[in-house]
Amino acid sequence: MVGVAALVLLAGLAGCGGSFFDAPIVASDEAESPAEPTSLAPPAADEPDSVTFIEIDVREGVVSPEAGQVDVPLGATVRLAVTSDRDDQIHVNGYDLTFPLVAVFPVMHEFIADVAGTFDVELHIIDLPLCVLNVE
Ligand SMILES: [Cu+2]
Repeated sequence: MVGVAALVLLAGLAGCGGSFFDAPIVASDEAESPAEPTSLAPPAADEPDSVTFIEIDVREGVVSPEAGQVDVPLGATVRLAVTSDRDDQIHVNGYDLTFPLVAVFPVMHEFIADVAGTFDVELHIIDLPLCVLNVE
C-alpha cells in the first residue's frame, strides 16, 4: 500500500470481485461471413487492449458497480469516469494522482498505467474505496 496523502486509513478493501470492465460489444450474428482464411489481417484496432475503461457512479455514499478489482495491462491507458452526487476528490494511490470531483458532473480522467502493482482508487472526503487497480 503506497498510500500517500491519505487521511484515509485504509478501511479494509477486502471483498473484491466486481467487474468494471466495459468489454466491447461484438455482434455475434455474423451469419454472412463464409469462413474464408482472411485471418492474416492484423486486428483493426488495438483500442480494446490498450484502454481500460472504468465507469463508476457514487450516490449517497454507495459505489456502483460495487468496489472491486480491475485488471489493467501494464502500459494500458486507464480511462476513469466518475459521477458523484457530491463534491469530492478522487485519489489514485501509487500513481499519486488526485482529481477534483464535482457533484453531478461526470469527470473523466486518463492516465497511463505504467507502474505495476495493486493500487486503491478512493474518494477522500467521504473516505470511500472506488475500486482497486491491479496493474500487471
Ligand atoms: Cu487517498
